[in-house]
Amino acid sequence: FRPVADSCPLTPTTTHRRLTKVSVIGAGNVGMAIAQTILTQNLADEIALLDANRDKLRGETLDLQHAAAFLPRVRIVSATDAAITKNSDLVVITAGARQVSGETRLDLLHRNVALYRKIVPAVAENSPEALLLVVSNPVDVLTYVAWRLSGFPASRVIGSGTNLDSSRFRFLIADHLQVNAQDIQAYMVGEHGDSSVAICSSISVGGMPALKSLRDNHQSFDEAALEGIRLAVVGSAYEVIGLKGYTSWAIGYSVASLATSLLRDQRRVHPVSVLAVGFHGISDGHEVFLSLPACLGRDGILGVAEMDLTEAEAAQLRRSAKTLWENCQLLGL
Ligand code: 6V0
Repeated sequence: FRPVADSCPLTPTTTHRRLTKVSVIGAGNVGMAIAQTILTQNLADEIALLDANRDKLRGETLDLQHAAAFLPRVRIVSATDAAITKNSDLVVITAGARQVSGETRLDLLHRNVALYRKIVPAVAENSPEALLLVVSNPVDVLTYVAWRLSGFPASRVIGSGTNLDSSRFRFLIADHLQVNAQDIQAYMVGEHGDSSVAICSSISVGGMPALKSLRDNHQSFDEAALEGIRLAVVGSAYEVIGLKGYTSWAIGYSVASLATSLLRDQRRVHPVSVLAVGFHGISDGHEVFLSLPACLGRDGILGVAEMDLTEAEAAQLRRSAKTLWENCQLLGL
């Protein structure tokens, strides 16, 4: 290309504006679903992939690069060395041993902590200003591990937490009521996993409190249906893993929604894993990460919503916190 008359020659875009770089650590099923969703949603100018498996990484990189003619222009790079992540705005960590059929997320803990000891300090050194988004399971404990190992402020270390559980919750309620899941406001909080807490008292449909409107319309409050939905949410990851071996598409979209709020400073409220000390009676000294509705922007966690919980819901949340704190204590970090 030749410049038009009376203009400067073409210069690299980098001289005009700051590019957005997202790194994805772990190019497995989850990492690649996240990378491809971020790519198609045009959230980054550069995507860096890091994985320990050189051949798989090269294959995944080429496969994504070959879609260039159909996608926004994004530089895709990859390597087995953390230097590839240098100057990232957002680092998403999915590397880890995969949860196998019948295994709880907490069973994975020790396998993945050893891996995080290798990855997190190297990532933090290469991108000291980045936001860290932890996805590997058990996500709440590993978010605590990433916080400790990175030395980053808690506002910049976020776990994907129950953002996905809440989407499953909203889908099932929407399916039950035959409405659009985007019009359902409903949160699962606490641990991403077996002790997650469904906040039934604040479910709303199109802004209307759902339980109240059911009562006002003289429909019985279908407690059994809600409990069935909560149990289905808790069991849904196990169900998908049992059927296809892993989960990928929903976590890809879930993380892309978090990346949008963070990188584009959208200040949307998401249930994500945050340092929860001092909320809902979680004791000082219990430096536990678990999911609470948090406002996300370019600086990370901008604030945590003070939820109006029933005493039963708050007690369930504290039980989740206790389980998680006991697991964190085993790590000696
Ligand atoms: P996978 O397909 O086995 O991918 C894991 C990847 O990590 C592999 O490609 C490995 O080569 C790579 N890896 C292993 N060690 C290293 C290392 N030292 N450095 C770099 N890469 C390494 O697993 P999958 O992608 O299915 O799952 C990844 C993690 O996400 C697991 O811990 C899952 O349990 C977790 N998930 C978390 C979800 C959430 O909502 N938080 C949802 C789904 C899965």
